Amino acid sequence: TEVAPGAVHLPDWLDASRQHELLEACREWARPPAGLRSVRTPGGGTMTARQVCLGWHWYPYAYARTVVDGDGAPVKPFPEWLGELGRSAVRDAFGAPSPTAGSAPRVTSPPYDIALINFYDGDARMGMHRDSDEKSDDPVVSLSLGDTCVFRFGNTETRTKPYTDVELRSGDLFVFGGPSRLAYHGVPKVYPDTAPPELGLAGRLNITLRVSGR
Ligand code: MD5
Ligand code: FE
Repeated sequence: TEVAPGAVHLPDWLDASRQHELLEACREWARPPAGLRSVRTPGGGTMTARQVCLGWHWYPYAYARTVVDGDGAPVKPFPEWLGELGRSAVRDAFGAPSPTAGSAPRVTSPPYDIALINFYDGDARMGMHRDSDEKSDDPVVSLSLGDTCVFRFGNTETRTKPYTDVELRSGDLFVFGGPSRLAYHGVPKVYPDTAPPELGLAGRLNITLRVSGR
């Protein structure tokens, strides 16, 4: 479903076995050093979703190669297979590349090199914001695991209405490209105990794949 120009929701994109594999990988990445951490904002707040990064370390509001706001360890590497997963997500969302001349802009093979993995438990939420710390306009790929959430997809001008609320469930893919890349968005609600029981995850995980442009 195209929720807005360039914003495509593909429910149930990951089958149960891919969800399991991705969850197991997230559990490894969450371990120290450079593991899951709480993010503090310059205003003195703490994000309620905890995060781990691959490839480049995000902190409010820039990227680094070490955990500058945590244990100082080098960021974990971004695996090649995750980049392939991201490119296949973009192909499925926007269609296969058309054969074009060599000088044409790249359309469908973004060189993903960042993963931000957010873990939402209990009352975790994410306020309305835009992701503008990447120096690239390549699409962001978002994969959801575990509990269902309300994802609020807004507009590029304001944090407020108009917006569209979409439920994201375990296995769903969302791709944000084109004019939707810089839209405001957030996660106002996670529904507890809605994960597929066989997945064995209490809470919600979201994996986003991005291009640093570095
Ligand atoms: C999440 N994460 O569910 C969301 C999914 C974040 C974040 O928002 O910054 O870690 S990513 C949603 C996203 C990314 C880029 C653009 C847009 C949405 N968008 O234009 O709506 O934890
Ligand atoms: Fe975001």
